[in-house]
Amino acid sequence: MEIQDSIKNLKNEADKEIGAAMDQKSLEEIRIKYLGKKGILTQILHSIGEMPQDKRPQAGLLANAIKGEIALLYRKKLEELIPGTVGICTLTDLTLPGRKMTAGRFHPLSLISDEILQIFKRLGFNVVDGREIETEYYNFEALNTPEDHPARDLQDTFYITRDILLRTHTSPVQIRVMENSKPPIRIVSSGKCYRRDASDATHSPTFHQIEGLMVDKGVTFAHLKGILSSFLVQLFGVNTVVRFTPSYFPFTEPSVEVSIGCWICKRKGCHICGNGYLEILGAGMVDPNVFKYVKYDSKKYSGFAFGMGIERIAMLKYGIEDIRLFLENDIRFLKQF
Ligand code: 2NM
Repeated sequence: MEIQDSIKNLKNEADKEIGAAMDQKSLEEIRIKYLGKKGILTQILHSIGEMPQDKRPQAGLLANAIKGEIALLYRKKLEELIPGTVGICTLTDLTLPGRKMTAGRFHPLSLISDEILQIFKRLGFNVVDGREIETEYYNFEALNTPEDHPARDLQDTFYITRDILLRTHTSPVQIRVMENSKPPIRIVSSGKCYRRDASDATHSPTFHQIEGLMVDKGVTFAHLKGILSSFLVQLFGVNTVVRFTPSYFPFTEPSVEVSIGCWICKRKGCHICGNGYLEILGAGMVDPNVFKYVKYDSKKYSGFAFGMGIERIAMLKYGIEDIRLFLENDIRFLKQF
């Protein structure tokens, strides 16, 4: 019989014997018989030196491979007889290539939010946080949103009870800050908001806002224009055209919509902007009724407030066409930022 065949037979025999071993002692005897210092495989490996030159490499490879296979069978059986003695590590094939590690990165909404907050920090604003579960009072009433206002409609708000709801904007944070501190106030806050909207390419029931508030003696509409123009130029670049147009919010009077000239069509009008301008912010002078709720004297103090949707800004800056991508956690999307 060729040496090759006898080596292969050896494996079958060892396999049978190991399979039949009933305890650790008999298994150990089998190990010594095949794998021990004077065992069969050791002898075969020694005898390879006496074989014809051209047969040596192949026989050596085969004998070593069979030795490894028998050692594996032995370890598996030992683990079967006394669980825990071998452990997973010793059965690991250390020659396998490693798994590729990938670095994590920030979500595009976090990147935009951080960038915006950083600009306001440089302008002297403090960053504050609030709660996502709010009361009807802080989300609506103290913001001068009367009971019959369309924004109060059950259609638009997730109510938990009659009084408790998921905030529909971050404005309750500003109310709580005014309740707890005196002017001068310069704050911004960023966070998740909720509205009962059906989701499509531009609407999501969960979205993110950044809102800000400045209150002091002698704050005017000129401060609003100056701060918000400076902010937009820092965010969108020195050549940004800023436009203020009249608008309406229950909590500000007068109110404005702040837009920037569309940089894609150079204000000619395109499928992104429509009329040459992109709406970025809502803003206005805080309504005296809001000051009444937080017990500020509106003869002494005035202020402006503003709010913006983070998804919309991220979509414009990065050219994202569907808002739903932000929440899908598709790695192919997230990898691009
Ligand atoms: C906006 C637009 C205009 C706003 C007002 C207030 C508060 F609490 F001071 F009254 N916070 N945020 C505000 C004003 C928000 O978002 C489009």
